[in-house]
Amino acid sequence: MLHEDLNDEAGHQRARAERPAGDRCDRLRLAAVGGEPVSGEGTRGIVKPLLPETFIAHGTSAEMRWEAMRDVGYHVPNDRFFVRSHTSTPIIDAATWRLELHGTGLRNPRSFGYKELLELPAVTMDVAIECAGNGRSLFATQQGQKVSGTPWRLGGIGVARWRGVPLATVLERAGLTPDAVDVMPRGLDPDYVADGINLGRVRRPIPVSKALRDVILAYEMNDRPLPPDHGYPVRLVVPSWIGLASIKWVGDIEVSTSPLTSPWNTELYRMFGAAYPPEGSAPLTVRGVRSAFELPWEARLIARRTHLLYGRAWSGNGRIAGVEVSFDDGVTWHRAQLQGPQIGPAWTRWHITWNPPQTGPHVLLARATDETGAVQQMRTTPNDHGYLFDAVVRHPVTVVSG
Ligand SMILES: Nc1nc2c(c(=O)[nH]1)N[C@H]1C(S)=C(S)[C@@H](COP(=O)(O)O)O[C@H]1N2
Ligand SMILES: [Mo]
Repeated sequence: MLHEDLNDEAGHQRARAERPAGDRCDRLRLAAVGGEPVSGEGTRGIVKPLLPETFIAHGTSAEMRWEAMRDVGYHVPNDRFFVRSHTSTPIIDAATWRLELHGTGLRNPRSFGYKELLELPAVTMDVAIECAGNGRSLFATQQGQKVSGTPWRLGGIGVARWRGVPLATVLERAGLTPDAVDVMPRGLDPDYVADGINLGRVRRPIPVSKALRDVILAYEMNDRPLPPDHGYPVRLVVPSWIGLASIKWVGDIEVSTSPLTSPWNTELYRMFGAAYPPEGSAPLTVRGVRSAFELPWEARLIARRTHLLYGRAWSGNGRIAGVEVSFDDGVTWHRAQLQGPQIGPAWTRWHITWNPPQTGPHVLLARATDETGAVQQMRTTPNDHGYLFDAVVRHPVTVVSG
């Protein structure tokens, strides 16, 4: 499916119609729901090569295969990092690029060039970026629920070492006013057109409190200039929040003394469905707790051998406190060994041994707990767009004789 976010369920259309049309696009979107275009094969609009061993293509996006992490370190190399784009990668000349800061929340609206940004005091942070839709296909395969959007498995996540300027620094230099409430960065990629309705350029507000806390305007990814697909020359990195907040190819930032809206916080990236109010949940912010095995889906393992199984776990709430693994469908759980750095807004690596006694199909389960005590459950309450699947994932493997 081409559009992660379109929804074709009648119930959801009704819910939309009852909501106040606060944003001009709200009403436009009413007409946009209905058909979801079906994408062709392959991936369009991405510059970097997408090797089939490393990526699963999804229209304008591509997810990482988890087995691609087995031979790499803490960070996902730039050439293996998942790509989630609404349209296509713009090619931007850093020499002429400028970041415009404007709006009622600034005393001296101004712009910054690329070189100017590079000269400001920089910070370096290990941070995960994860799509709100990561794990979406598991609503159908594990819970039998139909949800709309790109059918990601678990590869819509990556950790990189980002270097850039705190957003706070840039806002202060533009004279942030004490009564500013929202900050809305906007990308320079093409307008997003959903079923003939132009939603404009990708943008979404962030409260000033978050913008000042830990958000950076990143210009390096793993010690290299940002690759084109990941936001060159400059992107936001918004730790612990859904990936959408980390606007790529940022061209301007509106700072306002009144709340800002865009279709990406009114129509999209909120929970809709039976378990939610008609107007949907609040806009999605922090991600939940999750874990994955660094194994191929349907991996083949040899019986009666001791295998060292590796994985990673992460949470928007903070550090991972523990990971347990089950080889018998949740009857017994075994503590995995955590290894290496445990960085809150990034992830924690873990491993465990398994000596499978019997051949045949098996399911591996990993269940992470974070420092707030949040633990992965066996099911996730469904929502129409299939956001934030955080249940224990059933990873299928086949045990074969040696
Ligand atoms: N300008 C712009 N920024 C964007 C997007 C986009 O399409 N355009 N996609 C968002 C989404 S939904 C995600 S999950 C992340 C993905 O970042 P990545 O492609 O570097 O992995 O970028 C976010 N920033
Ligand atoms: Mo996303």
